Amino acid sequence: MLRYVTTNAGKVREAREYLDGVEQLDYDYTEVQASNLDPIAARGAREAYRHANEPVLVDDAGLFVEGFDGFPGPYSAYVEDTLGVEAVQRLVERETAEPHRASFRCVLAYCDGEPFEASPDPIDRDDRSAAAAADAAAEASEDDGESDVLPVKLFHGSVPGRIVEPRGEGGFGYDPIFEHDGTTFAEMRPEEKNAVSHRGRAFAKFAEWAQERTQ
Ligand code: ITT
Ligand code: NA
Repeated sequence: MLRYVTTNAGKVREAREYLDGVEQLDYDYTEVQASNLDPIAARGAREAYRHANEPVLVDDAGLFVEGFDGFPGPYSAYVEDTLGVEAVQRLVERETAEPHRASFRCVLAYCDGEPFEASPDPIDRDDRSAAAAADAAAEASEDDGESDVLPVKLFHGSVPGRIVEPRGEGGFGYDPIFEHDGTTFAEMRPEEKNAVSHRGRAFAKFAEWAQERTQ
């Protein structure tokens, strides 16, 4: 049984559309410090797999503000907890130029303890090189002397948008201040958000790969 590893109920609601009867594993893996999401997710998936001893899918996401060189990015959860999303919007408004471009990114990291088959699919090739980079970064930061690094497969999704004054009641986190095509994510229904979102795009890749793999 696949476990979707997160402490965030908003993510679980969105993942249900992709993972039939998804079981949440409410496990708070160690978030290593890194300037991008890949090593955080890869390390998290290995740790969660060792903890659960079952296939796991970790979801690490962040908001990258162009005018802040990608901040808060991997620090998005910490910044939400400390400053709050409305303060982020006010800072962007005050400190950066219109049109306040930003993107959401999501990386899904899958680990079941098994190595993955090579595939000629170009999307998979991207994911493999990203996975290799993540592995290298993870290994470089490995301080516990472990030599057997578990294989992890990464799936990426991103969506462009802009930071706006908060609108909408749906979603979670930064959704009220993130506008895509004139609508904030908090104004969208979950299936509308999934159709365009960073998480939806990453899940679509994961679902396609998982289906091919079981054929
Ligand atoms: P887990 O790590 O336990 O999954 P988390 O909420 O800490 O839960 P992330 O580190 O991936 O998850 O999230 C980073 C931040 O980005 C956090 O503040 C989230 O609320 C926010 N976030 C993630 N996905 C989002 C989305 O689709 N819409 C709005 N905010 C999102
Ligand atoms: Na987190």
